[in-house]
Amino acid sequence: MIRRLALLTLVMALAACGSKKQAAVPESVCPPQPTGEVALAGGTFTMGAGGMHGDEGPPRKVTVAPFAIDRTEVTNDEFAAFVKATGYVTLAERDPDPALYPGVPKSMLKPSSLVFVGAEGLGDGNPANWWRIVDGASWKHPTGPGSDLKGLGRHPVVHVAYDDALAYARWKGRDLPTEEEWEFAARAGLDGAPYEWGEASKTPKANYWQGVFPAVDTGEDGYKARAAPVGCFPASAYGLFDLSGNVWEWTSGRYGPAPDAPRLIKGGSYLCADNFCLRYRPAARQPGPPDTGQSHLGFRTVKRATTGEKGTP
Ligand SMILES: [Ca+2]
Repeated sequence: MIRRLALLTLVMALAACGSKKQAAVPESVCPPQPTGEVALAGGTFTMGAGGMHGDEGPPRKVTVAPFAIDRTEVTNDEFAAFVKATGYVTLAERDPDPALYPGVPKSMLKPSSLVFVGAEGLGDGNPANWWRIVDGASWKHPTGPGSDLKGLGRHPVVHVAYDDALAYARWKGRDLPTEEEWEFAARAGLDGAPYEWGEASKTPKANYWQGVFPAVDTGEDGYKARAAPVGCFPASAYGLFDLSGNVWEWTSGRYGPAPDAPRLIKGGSYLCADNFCLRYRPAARQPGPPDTGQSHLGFRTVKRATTGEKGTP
């Protein structure tokens, strides 16, 4: 809950999956895909996995009710429409309330967000240095003051805190997915398979990191250490895009049993490498301090027959 104090813990976790500048991708490279939602019937599936990271297991049977989920991650253009209609200001753009951050010098309590700086911070090999709190970084200034969204309209919105994502979802009359719903959607009916597309593939089927993280991303998938516009990789069997890789996504789940445990993020990002975290898999999970935006964390929304019945408190 305490942003500045939580950061050291966070960066260590993020080191496992840790933007450099999000250069614009020519739209002609990746034609726009259908947007909207996909209605899923729900059902019983095997959630979790064994043998990779301890927090993913054990595999267990879980049942989810019918719901509909966005085909793609929420884009900068979509989030901009929300901000234009409501005047919403994201957490990263606000002055942090000192009462919520006891012990943190006021000089540090500035509007800011977490930006991956990669190689710039490699000097001492300390994963904590691969990320920086950048004053002025926000959804509309992804790498800090001076950066903007030119050419990034179809990219997933990032630097959104949990409450920002929830506010967007509510505005749309929707909700954030539970962990169970998210994983059900990501598995696309391939029960027990390690990847969204089934078994391991030599050809990248999502936007992740090829090469040795965090030193070299060869960009074999076409997107070198950066997010891609949504829908640039093949859809899953459910017709959903980018549930694996590209950017992590908020869920309403919590990472741990405590009522105030961090929220749970799923799906991995363009910073996930096979040599480090391998978290662009449906079972993978990470904690996300709810008040902290990051340069590789976005979201998508769901709609249930009765929104709020089993989702976000
Ligand atoms: Ca990539």
